[in-house]
Amino acid sequence: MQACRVTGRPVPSAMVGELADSAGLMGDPPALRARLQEDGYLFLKGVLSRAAVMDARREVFQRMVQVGEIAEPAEAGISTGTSRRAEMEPDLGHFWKSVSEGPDLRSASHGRAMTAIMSLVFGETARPQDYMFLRAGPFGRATGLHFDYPFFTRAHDRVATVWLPIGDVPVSDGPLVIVEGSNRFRDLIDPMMGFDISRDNTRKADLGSDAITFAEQRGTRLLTRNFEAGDIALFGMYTAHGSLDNHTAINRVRLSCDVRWQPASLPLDERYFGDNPLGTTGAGYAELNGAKPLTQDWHVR
Ligand SMILES: O=C(O)CCC(=O)C(=O)O
Repeated sequence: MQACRVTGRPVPSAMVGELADSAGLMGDPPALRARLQEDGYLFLKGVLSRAAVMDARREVFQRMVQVGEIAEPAEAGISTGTSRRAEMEPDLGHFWKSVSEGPDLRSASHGRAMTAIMSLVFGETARPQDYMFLRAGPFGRATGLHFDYPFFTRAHDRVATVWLPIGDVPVSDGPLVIVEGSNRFRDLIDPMMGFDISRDNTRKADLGSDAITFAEQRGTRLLTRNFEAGDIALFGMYTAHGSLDNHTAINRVRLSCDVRWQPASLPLDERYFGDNPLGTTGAGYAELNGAKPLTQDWHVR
């Protein structure tokens, strides 16, 4: 895999690995669960309908065309470099909530196919959080390495994140990256127990160094791939992850969403459920980076 970058630097090729495809284990749920337990993640190639995912892509980007951020045709996802979102949508949180609740998007992210996959993963009926992290990342954007534990384990830790590329996301566009073997980094995981990001502002979720430096220090690799519409990746609360840089040569915006799932039988963290979920900090959809106008001059975490 060529052309992976992190904080403006090329990732040395020996440090990059391809996320292993476990779709072949879907007919053997115990083996699927064992793989998740062992690797800390599952990559499932082509398990959703490509057409359904592309419908979701069109729906989201069409909303961004309307606020001047994406050029026609919407599905190409090319940034105009400008935005009229703030003038046209004075309530940015409300706007992003309405985009995040589009019917085509929800049918891909929360529909029957996804519920069936996640029920297989948990071995019982699975339930998604209503709150969604919809991410539209232009050139220059990346997500720093972190574990999801401090955000989503207030009620229990049988929670999995599903990362869904909404369209094709080649490595040049800054897809998900997983730190290989990080689910066994006890020196980081043990001190994290009990850490709740919105109750403890003395600590940060970010792992503090860029992914290349982190992987170098740990003697490990960064796993990613050229994602295609219909693929998903999922991982538990103890797997370090982030994203590559979006360094697209054609101003294409990387579109994805991440949603947390759990067994339906377990207690809910009420912040992420209901018609008007509060989100991590209580600001609802307004707290998300996606709710900010898509200008190209700011960075995530
Ligand atoms: O999509 C990204 O940039 C990061 C995703 C992430 O942090 C997550 O799914 O928890």
